Amino acid sequence: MATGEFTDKVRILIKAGDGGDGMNSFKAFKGKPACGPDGGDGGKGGDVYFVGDKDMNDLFPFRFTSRFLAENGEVGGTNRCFGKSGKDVFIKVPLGTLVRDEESGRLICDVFEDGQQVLVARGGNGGKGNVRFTTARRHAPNFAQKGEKVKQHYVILEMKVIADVGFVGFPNVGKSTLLSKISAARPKIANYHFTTLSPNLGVVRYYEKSFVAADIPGLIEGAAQGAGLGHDFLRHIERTRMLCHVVDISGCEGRDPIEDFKKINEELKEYSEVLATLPQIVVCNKCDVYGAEDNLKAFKKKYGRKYKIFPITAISGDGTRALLEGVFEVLDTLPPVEPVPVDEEFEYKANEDLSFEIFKDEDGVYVVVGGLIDMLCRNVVLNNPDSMQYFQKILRLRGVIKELSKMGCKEGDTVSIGDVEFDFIP
Ligand SMILES: Nc1nc2c(ncn2[C@@H]2O[C@H](COP(=O)(O)OP(=O)(O)OP(=O)(O)O)[C@@H](O)[C@H]2O)c(=O)[nH]1
Ligand SMILES: [Mg+2]
Repeated sequence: MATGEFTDKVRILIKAGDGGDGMNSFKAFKGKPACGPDGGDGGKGGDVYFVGDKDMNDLFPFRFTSRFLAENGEVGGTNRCFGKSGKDVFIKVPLGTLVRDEESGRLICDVFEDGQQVLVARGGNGGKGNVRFTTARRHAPNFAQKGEKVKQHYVILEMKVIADVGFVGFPNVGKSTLLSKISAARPKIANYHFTTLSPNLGVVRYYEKSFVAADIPGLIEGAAQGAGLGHDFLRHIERTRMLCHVVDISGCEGRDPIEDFKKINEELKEYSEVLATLPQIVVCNKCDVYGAEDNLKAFKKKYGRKYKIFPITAISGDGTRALLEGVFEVLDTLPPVEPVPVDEEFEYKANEDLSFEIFKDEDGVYVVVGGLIDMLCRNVVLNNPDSMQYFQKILRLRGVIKELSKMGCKEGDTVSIGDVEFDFIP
């Protein structure tokens, strides 16, 4: 989503480099045109990495650049020369960026630390040059392997700020004022609703200790369903360790602080169980305004036993010391912010599917299909007996020949694989 300049969710295209093809060539001297194979391997394709960058604040740059392609490997050379590997691509993202595969929705990684590099798409391997297919019996292999082709993928980048404490509350209650008072952050403050349009982070230092606070736009009723700006920003406080629930205790806008408090808690619960169960302390702000004292008494009477309540005046800073001590008291009991766990190491692979299936068509031809066959057809150029032999060897190794026999395929029957047909030899 994008509000003004702030962008915290984007879709980008990534693709690792294809492997370069192996070379099929023979050494040539004057008068001796083909003295032996000398085709080198193709180069490996470049990889795609995500890199955490503490100096990035949002995903805005991705609105201009949304395609990241690593370089392909070069074709192998004659004279046994290797093809050059393709250059890797490093995609810088802000800390707290979740990377998801669009197709499956799976979480690939949570880029959490500055400088952290996560490999997400590995470049294809280079194909082997014909030199590498020489055996005791095969002196002049007239085929080379093609480079591994890799697919492109769409990934979703989603930012979830990394902060210890999240400020929540209705608009205009003084959340940003509080942040500006206790940290070096300078968020916009004004006497109207939705002054804050994107999360503000501030480092709060208190003697030798510190924590990171996140001030988000004010929530209103229906925030969890998408009213106001709430919904889009609630996820930014999902990974905080605790919440500071800021209430305008003066009720100066004609609202009832107790009702406000209840409503915001309902919104949090509606949005997620995670938010509803985060430890919460209450900040009763605007104690300087007439009427605050009575409201505070009523509030304490109702919630004093369940919550720690801190009366403050954010504009003057009154009460903030006690508040910070209260925050540390809670934080000291909680584990640090952790990255979102990823089920397994996720990585886009060039060719993962090596399965096959066999069908018998109307003419009695055995047709073999599947990932294994796609891979073979991509990798071997079937243009001569040599490569054919190699192809058949792989079929034998992978159990295709055995399976054909099992299905009743006899010597001389026709087998169709990819775009070639041949007579079966068990
Ligand atoms: N009297 C009084 N006014 C305050 C106090 N704290 C904040 N204000 C005023 O309340 C108004 C709103 O303050 P903000 O800090 O922008 O409120 P917010 O909760 O961040 O508002 P949104 O970003 O719209 O959600 C401003 O005019 C502040 O000057 C306080 O302790 N006393
Ligand atoms: Mg604000």
